[in-house]
Amino acid sequence: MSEQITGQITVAGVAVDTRHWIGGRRAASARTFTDLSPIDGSALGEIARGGQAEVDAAVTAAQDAFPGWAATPRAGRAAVLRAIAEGVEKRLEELAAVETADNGALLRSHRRGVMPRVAHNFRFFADWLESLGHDDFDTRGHANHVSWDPAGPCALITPWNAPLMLATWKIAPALAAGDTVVLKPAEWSPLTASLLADIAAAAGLPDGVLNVVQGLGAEAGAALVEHPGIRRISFTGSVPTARRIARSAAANLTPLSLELGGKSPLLVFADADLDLAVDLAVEQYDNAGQVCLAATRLLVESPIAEEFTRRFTERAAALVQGDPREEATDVGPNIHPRQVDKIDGFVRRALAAGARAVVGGERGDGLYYRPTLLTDVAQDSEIVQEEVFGPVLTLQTFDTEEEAVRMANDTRFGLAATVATGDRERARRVTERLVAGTVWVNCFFVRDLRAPFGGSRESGVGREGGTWSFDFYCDLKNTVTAPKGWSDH
Ligand code: TXE
Repeated sequence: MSEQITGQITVAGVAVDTRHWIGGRRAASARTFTDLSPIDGSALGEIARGGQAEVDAAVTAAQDAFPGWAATPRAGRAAVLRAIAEGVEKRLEELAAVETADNGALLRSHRRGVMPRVAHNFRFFADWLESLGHDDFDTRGHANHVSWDPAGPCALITPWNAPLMLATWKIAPALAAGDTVVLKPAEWSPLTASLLADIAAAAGLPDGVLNVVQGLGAEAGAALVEHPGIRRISFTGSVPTARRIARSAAANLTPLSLELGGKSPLLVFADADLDLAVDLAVEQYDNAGQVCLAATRLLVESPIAEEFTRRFTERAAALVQGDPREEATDVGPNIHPRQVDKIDGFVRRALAAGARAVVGGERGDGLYYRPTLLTDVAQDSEIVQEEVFGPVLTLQTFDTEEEAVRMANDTRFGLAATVATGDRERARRVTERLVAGTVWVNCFFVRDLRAPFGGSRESGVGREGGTWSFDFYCDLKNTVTAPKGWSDH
């Protein structure tokens, strides 16, 4: 295992260290796991496989670094966050190329959308920190002073569909708050977290403030969330894993933030701009459907369903599926053989239950799954109720606004919803009644870090973004001082 001796692999021409990053040093493990590229299924290298010992070391490093970082003035923390943002921008091409090799999402999206947002995450929370005022008020002559005290070491557990984006969404507010962190990236996409550790160190982040433990969920992940030294747990991933993590958190009463899956609807009313509605629907194949927010349930008003389906089918047929490094590619591969099997299982069972594949409905080569649209699906069927996390959409029709809202809300999730309509009043009525953390009207995926992001029902607990992220990573304190009792007067 030469990789573990040198600790380096080369991916897309970039040297990546495959070891953990603990207390400002690289650390190997006796065991490794293999990281595959979804582009062609090839092995990218052997990655350190951490367990209890590595997690203990990382949490200790985070505890040791905490007092110093917590005491660093806001301006000092903000300056380091800005330096990390600059480091991300300087290495943007490398980060984009490595992320694409590792998780198979489109290189052009990584370059133009995702990695600039990674830098923005740090800059946003640097600005946030500096603009944070004081909350002072008076109660019958007593001075109240509210302060945002740092909470301590945080466990951050992240998924593979947008690895660096989702990790930095948690890291940036935690560091801004004065916390230290231990990140456990997803084992299917571990590489950019390692590059971020290099960038943060070069930006002057003190040793031990950011630690990265590589490894499997059931080993490194479980050890991390069970650790009594952890003061916050922030997780993005699946519902079953979230339940496990919540049980561990209960033992230590560790505050939790959970961003989970979805089965979001796109409601298309007959009065909508049909071309726009079709665009919104086709957009759901982005990242090969591996997007928690994806509107995978198309709900279309009956009179336009046939025309909508015709135009959608035409557009879907024109999508270019292939190598995510190519500029012309629209849909890349799915992350892992197990995920492709899972997607195909959902589709096979739906077809066996009577669904019709209007578009796709089968595997392509390798880890590529054909963009798929299924019709003739029952509201209570598995394919309508369960998150597939692949390029698979269902289409159902409705006759009334009432029915559309009922179908949209008939799910155990509540992450997002999209409404296509030309009628302002209808948009107001419908959006008011939808159960979802984010609702888009005649648009999709327009995001702003100032907005709360998260899900209702089984889509999550808590919200991320702006004040919601920042406050989560703080221990809020109110100090009440009486006007009397001073010895100096
Ligand atoms: O997710 P997991 P998986 C959904 C999507 C997908 C399904 C399975 O439907 O098909 O989840 O994906 C870590 N203690 N989403 O199995 O297991 C794990 O190592 C602590 C939606 O990959 O939730 C990884 O770092 N950590 C989603 C992270 O949890 C544990 C994004 C996510 O893995 C752990 C991803 C444990 N016991 C999947 N077990 C979204 N909301 O965007 C695993 N992990």
